[in-house]
Amino acid sequence: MAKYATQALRTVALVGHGAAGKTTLAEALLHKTGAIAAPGSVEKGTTVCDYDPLEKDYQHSLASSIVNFAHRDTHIHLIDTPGYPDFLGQSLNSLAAVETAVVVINAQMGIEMVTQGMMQWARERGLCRMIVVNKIDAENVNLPTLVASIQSAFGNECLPINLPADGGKRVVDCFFNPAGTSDFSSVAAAHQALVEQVVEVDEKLMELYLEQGEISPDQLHAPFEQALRDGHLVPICFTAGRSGTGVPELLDVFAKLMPNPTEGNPPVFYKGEGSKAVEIRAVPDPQKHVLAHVFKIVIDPFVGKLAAFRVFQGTVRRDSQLFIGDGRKPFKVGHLFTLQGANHVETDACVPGDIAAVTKVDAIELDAVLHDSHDEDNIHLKPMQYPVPMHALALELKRRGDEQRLSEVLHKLAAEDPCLRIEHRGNETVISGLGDLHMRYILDKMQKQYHIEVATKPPSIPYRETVTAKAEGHHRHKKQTGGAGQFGEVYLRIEPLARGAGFEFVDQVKGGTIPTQYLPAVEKGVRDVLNAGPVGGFPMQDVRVIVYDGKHHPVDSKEVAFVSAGRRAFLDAILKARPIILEPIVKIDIQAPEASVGDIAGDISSKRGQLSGTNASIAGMMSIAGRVPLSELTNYQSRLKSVTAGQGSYAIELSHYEPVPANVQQQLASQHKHVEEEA
Ligand SMILES: Nc1nc2c(ncn2[C@@H]2O[C@H](COP(=O)(O)OP(=O)(O)O)[C@@H](O)[C@H]2O)c(=O)[nH]1
Ligand SMILES: [Mg+2]
Repeated sequence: MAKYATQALRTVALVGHGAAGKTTLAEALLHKTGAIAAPGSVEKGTTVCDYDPLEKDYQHSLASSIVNFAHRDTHIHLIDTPGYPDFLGQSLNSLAAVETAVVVINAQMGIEMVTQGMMQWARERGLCRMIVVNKIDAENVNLPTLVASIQSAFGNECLPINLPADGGKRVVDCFFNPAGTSDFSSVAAAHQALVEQVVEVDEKLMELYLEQGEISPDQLHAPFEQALRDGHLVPICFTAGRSGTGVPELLDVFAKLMPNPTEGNPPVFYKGEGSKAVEIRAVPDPQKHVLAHVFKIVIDPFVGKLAAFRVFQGTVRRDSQLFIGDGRKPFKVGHLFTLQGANHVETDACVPGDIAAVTKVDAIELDAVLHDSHDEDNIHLKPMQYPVPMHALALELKRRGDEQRLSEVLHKLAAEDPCLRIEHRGNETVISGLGDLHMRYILDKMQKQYHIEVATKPPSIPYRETVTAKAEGHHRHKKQTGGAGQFGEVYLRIEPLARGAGFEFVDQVKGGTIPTQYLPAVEKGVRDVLNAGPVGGFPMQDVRVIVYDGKHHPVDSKEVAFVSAGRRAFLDAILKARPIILEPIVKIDIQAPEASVGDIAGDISSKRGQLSGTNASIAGMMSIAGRVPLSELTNYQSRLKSVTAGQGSYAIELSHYEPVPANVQQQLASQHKHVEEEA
């Protein structure tokens, strides 16, 4: 049986910007509760959570890590997440598995980019939130100012639940037993602010409070949970994870005040697809049907596929038969594990609120819902909004013959990482991720874990070609080699189509001048040109080809002859129809600090771009929208980073195609000529 009932469970994710001290804090929590004998360190590569060899190399987290420990009469499942924006995929995943997001803020750095994002994403997911100000022992920290800036960025519902004392050597409780003095503000004032914030969610309690001037902590429990659920209260705690200051107090807050799985906002599941999907709410009852969500996949070279999931309803046992999404064939759980970083510990059963894992079930994918009811349609969780991967690299194998393995390895990497995209563009394999660091990690992993060597280069720009006028084309293909000859003649007409219309092939041949059986051959010849146009060798689009006349020969006409005649007639027409090269224009959405908007706007216009507007977004940040040719955005990530001191980010999507300027066309055409001459 599960060792703890649902009400005794707590689920928290440590989120926030890189180097805030999340992994160190997780280590301190594990140590304090006796789950490990001594705390390890990120620098020495000895922590439970940063167990991956690359994490030890880089000295920071790259993937989420799952641990659990007991405190008082509760059992806590905790997910440590990576904090650098490049690894957001793994942090956002983790939000789907917990009731509480603990946003860790580095006392030295204050509010950082990921802090801001996480406060917002956690709120949008309906999670209870709590802020931990860590590194209160460090030099040059100004905690009163930091608390004020937290309140101005995220609202006055952010209230200290304890306060540093003795110059940051310990913390004093402001909620249960508010007594003593703190380094700043006052314990009594902090207590009063908390109680007043909590009673606001309950009118009766509010009246009672106004009459009596005090409410017992017991009476405050239920409204406290509601205030957390409603986002009406975000408690702030103080810690120094490395020395352990504030860690016992943080554990008490987890045990006594953070919601158990029956007290949080239940996640929204959907049953069925598209407009027919109906919402269902999971009920954290161990007796009901199973509903569990897979939030993390690890592909281990030795263990195989590991799927970590959070149980939201029902009980998962070793002998459970579970369905995956709308899959018709159930799998048997077999071995059920809880995770302690890299270690797997077998367990018998998991109830709502538990986080566990199964291994070796290849059909399970990230975001899958596991359930045990035969009649269910596809059940899925409200999808997570991930940042769009736009940092693209084209891969080139260093060794021939590795093609099949490369594709297998990329498939595995993408299975683990929701922000890694793999595409085949023409004959290029292109991988896209969230930034430099992300890509470097993926390439390192390919080399060190899978021993596959690749070189990289910027992906080619997907240019296109089209025509701008009507024209006639003609070709007579005639060859006489020895006995049998080849003969075919084609007359055609071409017309430009509206942008984005694609390609049309029209047969207007009268009187069988080209016999019906040869028309597919003509079309094949035309389509050969479509794949690589005559100006720059790019695919052609937005053109109509009308074949209207020709000639054949009863003996010498062959398919090859009409393929060739079709191809050459089309080329003939294109060159008379003022052909041009088109380039992709993308919509760009840039997030950046207000102060750098001027620089960014200047930069975008120097890149032939146009801005369509700016909007204030979260505290001090602006969002800037516009359109830019994709070819101008090579290395834009590093450029934006330098203009915004690392604070900027952007996303792009295809808007439309436009003719390239004349000089660019000339350049592309001459490059194509060189290639043709060399070939
Ligand atoms: N002074 C001080 N340094 C800390 C504290 N917690 C973590 N660090 C250091 O800050 C760096 C980043 O810590 P880490 O736990 O990897 O942060 P994460 O990226 O949020 O997981 C490491 O060098 C830690 O030793 C703390 O409470 N005080
Ligand atoms: Mg970490």
